[in-house]
Amino acid sequence: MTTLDFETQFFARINKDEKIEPKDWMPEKYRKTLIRQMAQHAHSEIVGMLPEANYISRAPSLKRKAALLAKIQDEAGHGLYLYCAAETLGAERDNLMDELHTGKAKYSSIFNYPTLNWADMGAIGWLVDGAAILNQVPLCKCSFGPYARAMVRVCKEESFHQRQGFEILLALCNGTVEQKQMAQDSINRWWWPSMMMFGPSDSESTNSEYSMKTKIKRFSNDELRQRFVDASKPQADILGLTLPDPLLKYNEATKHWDYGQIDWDEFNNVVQGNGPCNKIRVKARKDAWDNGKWVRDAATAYSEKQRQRKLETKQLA
Ligand code: BYC
Repeated sequence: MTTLDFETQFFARINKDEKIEPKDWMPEKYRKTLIRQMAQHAHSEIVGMLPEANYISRAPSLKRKAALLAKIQDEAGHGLYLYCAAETLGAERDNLMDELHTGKAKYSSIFNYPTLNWADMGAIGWLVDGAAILNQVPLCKCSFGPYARAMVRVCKEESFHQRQGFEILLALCNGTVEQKQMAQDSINRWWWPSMMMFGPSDSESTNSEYSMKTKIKRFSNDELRQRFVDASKPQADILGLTLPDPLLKYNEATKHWDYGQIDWDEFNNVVQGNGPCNKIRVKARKDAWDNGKWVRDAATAYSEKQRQRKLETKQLA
């Protein structure tokens, strides 16, 4: 069979909604696109632990602390499933980490903004995890098996994250005037960066066309962003909070909420490494990697010893 035959067969399977598994034939572009997206996604989960981790010791009660801790641990788990899924396509974990630490690999722009107070834990859970769910539920039907299967569990956990965030905000909104003001201030700061999580507009998105053709992505960046606006507006009303967009208006014709212009200069600036926290986030990850070297060395030495023991037992038998 020629490469063309393999490619025809590959697209026939994609069109029949069959899952592509790691050992199946796939175009090099498909493999590279998946490794790029899964690595970016894994890095986002791991870097995404940092803004919230600052608040584990500042949570206002034991119950809040336990829930936040569990959420952050879930994010570590999501990162690990995703690195493993990328490894099934031949990516090396050390290279992926190196790309994150040297700034070659991207991670979600949202995690380059600072967390200023407890209300930000609510805003991250409600808006950031809310945006993540809308983006990730369609990934459960991604054409690549290991990514799709990892996403099923991730989405279940994300939905708990979103609820805990909403509940933090609800408590603040039902509290004192100052607490409600804190919640509003937090939404004012996190709304637009959350809108940017869905990526550039469809006309600027370089990868969407191929990713949608191969069913890695099922919906475009703008389609998912619109779903996010439509879902968030009624929830903001329940909280009694205002989304900071004077152009937000219900459109009777489209049955969707129209929204204002996203500041793409800000988005591009953050993605290029110049957001408010890019440097501290990457440094924190690099320090954690360097400080964890002794653990990796000990684990490698232990597994080597186990391997040798097994070999010796086999030789004696
Ligand atoms: N930030 O052609 P496009 C979470 C890049 S974490 C930074 O549209 P694509 C959580 C994009 O990579 C959830 N970069 O790309 C964790 C591309 O660059 P390259 C994170 C961005 O891939 C802790 C270029 O811009 N979720 O849930 O088709 C606490 C052009 O974009 C961003 C995922 O990673 C951005 N926002 O679509 C709480 C989901 N947007 O590589 C919560 C999986 C775009 O060509 N990823 N770029 O140089 C995706 O669904 C897609 O990769 C995206 C972008 C929708 C993000």
